[in-house]
Amino acid sequence: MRTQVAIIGAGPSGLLLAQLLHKAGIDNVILERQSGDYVLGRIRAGILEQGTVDLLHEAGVGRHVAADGIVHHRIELAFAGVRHPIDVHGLTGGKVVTAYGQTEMTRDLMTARAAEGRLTVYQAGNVSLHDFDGNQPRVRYDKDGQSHEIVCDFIAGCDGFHGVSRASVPQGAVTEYEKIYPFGWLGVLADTPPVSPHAVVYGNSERGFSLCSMRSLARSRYYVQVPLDDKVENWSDQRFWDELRRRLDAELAQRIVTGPSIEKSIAPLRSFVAEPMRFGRLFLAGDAAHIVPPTGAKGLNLAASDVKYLSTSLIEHYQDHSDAGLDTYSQRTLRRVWKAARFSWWLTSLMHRFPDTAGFGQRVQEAELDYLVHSNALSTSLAENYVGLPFELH
Ligand code: RFL
Ligand code: PHB
Repeated sequence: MRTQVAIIGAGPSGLLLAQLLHKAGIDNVILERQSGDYVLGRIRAGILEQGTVDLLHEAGVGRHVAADGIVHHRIELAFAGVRHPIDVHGLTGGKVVTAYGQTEMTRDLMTARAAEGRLTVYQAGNVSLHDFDGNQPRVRYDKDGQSHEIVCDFIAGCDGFHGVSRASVPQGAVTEYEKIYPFGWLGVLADTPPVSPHAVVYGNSERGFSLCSMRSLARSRYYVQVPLDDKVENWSDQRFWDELRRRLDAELAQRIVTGPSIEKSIAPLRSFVAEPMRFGRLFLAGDAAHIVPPTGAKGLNLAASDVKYLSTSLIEHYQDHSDAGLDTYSQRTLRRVWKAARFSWWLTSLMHRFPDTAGFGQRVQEAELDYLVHSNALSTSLAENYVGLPFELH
């Protein structure tokens, strides 16, 4: 089989890239290790930057996010028993974020893909990448007991942190930067009305971090910070709701509507960046190249901005016969990636309790929170990063 762009991974990066290329008439095939239902079953991000929403419209799949996404003008920071609104809309000259789940966005992209008749191979086994240092890369995979080969112009590695794409690059060609945090997030999804439907609440209490978010006006998503070695089995629904309430102020705590969890999982927190993001005719995008801790809601949005840069560069290659975009892809993308990595690290450091930071470190954190909510300068910095830095950085 022959295609122009072979895309590894049908997560949000791979599906969005495929859709934007399809719109520009560029042939592509997606290879995904899991089934479609498995991909949709992963409960992850929930807050979209305006740039991500705009990209969904550009890809022709903006109808549902426009109808069902809930626009947020502010966030709330809760500490020392008080909630402080940060007016991100006012501080950024009118920018907003939209509460809309990664699952829903993925479903919208999958539905559009299926209607177009372009090929997505689900449950593709043993995907391997070849000859991307030359002009004619190849991708091999197994499906239903048969081996297949795709010859292509480019490979897009959109296969997440544990994927095969980054692992196929010769050691020594890639530099990896990593920071592991000494805690994880226990997340619960429940079909109950969210306690704060118009603003995500980020809480720092002496019992640890907590977060109140949502997927719709009828579905809530909450998280609490837990030790790295904790297990989901230790957390009955009752224990989770009790712990969440104890981390919030009394007024918010008594308004929480509890109910049976429909998903419950623990995610470790990690910062990771691989450089560069291009190796000959292999381009990495999304979690395949970088991971951020979820505190700033940047992971999915960063995947979307990588795809924006990559799709534009590939379209320029085919339509204008210019490789200027492809040649600077890694450099331009990493500039934005590192800024999001910095922001996510900063907000994580500010909002969590660190097991080894007592005394001085704790007091500095309290001083910074107090400074932040009273300083227009620092609040503006938080707001402009939260809504997403522009694609073209100056
Ligand atoms: P994904 O979503 O991981 O998709 C990669 C796809 O590639 C497939 N794959 C392979 N396919 C073929 N061959 C192979 N060898 C393959 N290896 C892997 C996988 O099955 C998968 O379908 O990466 P993508 O598309 O770059 O999207 C990135 C986002 O998913 C990610 O940044 C966010 O979800 C991160 N993230 C969160 N971000 C937020 O902004 N807010 C959150 O609340 C939030 N929560 C999370 C998260 C990530 C989590 N992970 C990765 C553990 C919670 C969790 C649990
Ligand atoms: C979520 O809704 O899952 C969510 C929201 C904001 C974050 C992280 C996760 O910073």
